[in-house]
Amino acid sequence: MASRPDTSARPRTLLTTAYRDGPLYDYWGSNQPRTPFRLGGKRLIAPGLRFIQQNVPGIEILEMPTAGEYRRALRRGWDQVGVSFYLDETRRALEMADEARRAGVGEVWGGNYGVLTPEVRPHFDRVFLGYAEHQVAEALGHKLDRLVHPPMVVPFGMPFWKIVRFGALYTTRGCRFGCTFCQTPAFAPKPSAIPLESIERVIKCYARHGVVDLLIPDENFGILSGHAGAVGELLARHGMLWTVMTRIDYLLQHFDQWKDQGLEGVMIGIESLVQEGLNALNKRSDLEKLYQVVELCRRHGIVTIGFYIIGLESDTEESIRASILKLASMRFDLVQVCILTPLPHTPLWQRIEGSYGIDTSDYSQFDGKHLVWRHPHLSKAKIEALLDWSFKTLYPGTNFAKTLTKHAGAHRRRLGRFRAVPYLLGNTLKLNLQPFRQLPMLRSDG
Ligand code: B12
Ligand code: SF4
Repeated sequence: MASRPDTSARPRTLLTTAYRDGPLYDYWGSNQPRTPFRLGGKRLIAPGLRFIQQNVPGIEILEMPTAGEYRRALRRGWDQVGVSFYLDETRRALEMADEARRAGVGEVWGGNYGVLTPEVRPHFDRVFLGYAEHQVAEALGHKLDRLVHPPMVVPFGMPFWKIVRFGALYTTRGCRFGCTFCQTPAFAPKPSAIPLESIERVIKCYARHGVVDLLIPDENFGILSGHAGAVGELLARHGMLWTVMTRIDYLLQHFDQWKDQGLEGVMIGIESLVQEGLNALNKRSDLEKLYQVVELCRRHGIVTIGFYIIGLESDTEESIRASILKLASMRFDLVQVCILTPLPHTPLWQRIEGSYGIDTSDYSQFDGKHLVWRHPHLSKAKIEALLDWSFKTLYPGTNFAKTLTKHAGAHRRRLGRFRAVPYLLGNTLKLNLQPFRQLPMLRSDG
């Protein structure tokens, strides 16, 4: 936490996500056909902004505001306004920067993946690349001694009924693997650990509030093997169940240990079911291992979420249909399917721009659900239709029941058969009968 200097002249700083121009984003919903019997959870919070707020004094945040909410906040007057945005939110972020200037804000900042795009940077007085607690603290005249992990919870369930409240836990930052499509190595090529003491503190906070299901969306859990081992012990000691973003090889290596420590689900990049496709993406993984992992997870009732890419350079309609059918037979709980999208500062961007041409400058199309370059075999309309077909093929209407059974199974392992059912029923009733509340930030002196 930053040491607090004299606060009498503290600048007034508002950090906000890009305003939304529709309903809140639903990640599962955006990868499934729209049916009432599906799982999902809304994007309610901005973990990056919460990390900054937790660690730097004097920051206010706005998460997923509407344009009206943002304008009302601007009227309060600020020394700095910072906008956090992804590439597909660029247009809205630039509008927000202009509005902040017109409202007389002293300095307009930009942050998050959106500012990796070189041509957006002149629209801001200052941009912050990559993880930014230290940089923001410094910009506001503070010194950050140690990073504190804020508590953050998100509800998850059916569109009309909440089932579980997940706590978010980040244990590492950065990745050195260099997959050609990924921006992370552009700003955090050296993985670093969130301090164990911060992790333990936030886990204890979750335990105190009865949050026992955790989501760990690290770029790559397991990349710092000793640290992952220590985190696993902490999770087990506090009786947590956890769903983690990791690589197939780490999962194979540590499966038994992680399972004993409470592993409930895994999020893994499949990307392609063709070995040449994986090699072209520099994924450094192999298909045999993928099949082994899927089988292990199936046998042990582990929830599986996979990330898959269609529209690789070599893809044709036939190859996409064949691999999606194969993927469907592997029965993932959810597959996020994206169309191959070049992102700034990646080797993929260079390759696609040089060999085929990127044919849209409208960044709202760079959301992984549109074709933004000249594909050698597929038109935009064709590939978008194939994406739609993939969702339907990969998510049969009864899939939600399988996932919920696995969730119940994880709690049965945690509590035993007789205590699990009353716990799950009580938990879901509480979640639906009481208003959903975010957990308060941790105190700086704790
Ligand atoms: C969790 C996650 C999600 C979650 C939740 C996100 C949320 N609630 O904000 C969900 C599932 C909803 C999601 C959805 C999507 N995601 Co996503 N997601 C991630 C993931 C795994 C982690 C992000 C995270 O929480 N990081 C941890 C926090 C602490 O760090 P941070 O957000 O980067 O914030 C730090 C800095 O960026 C900076 N910072 C951030 N904002 C600001 C603002 C200012 C002013 C300043 C100074 C600094 C600053 O400081 C923060 C603290 O250090 C990343 C991959 C990864 N591991 O990074 C992909 C990633 C961010 N997602 C990505 C994409 C593409 C998407 C989707 C478009 C879906 C899709 N097609 O895959 C949607 C879009 C959502 C939307 N438009 O609303 C891409 C972004 C690509 C891009 N260049 O924009 C990533 C990088 C994955 C990838 N490689 O493809 N995502
Ligand atoms: S896709 Fe995953 S493994 Fe590959 S470079 Fe990015 S974070 Fe690392």
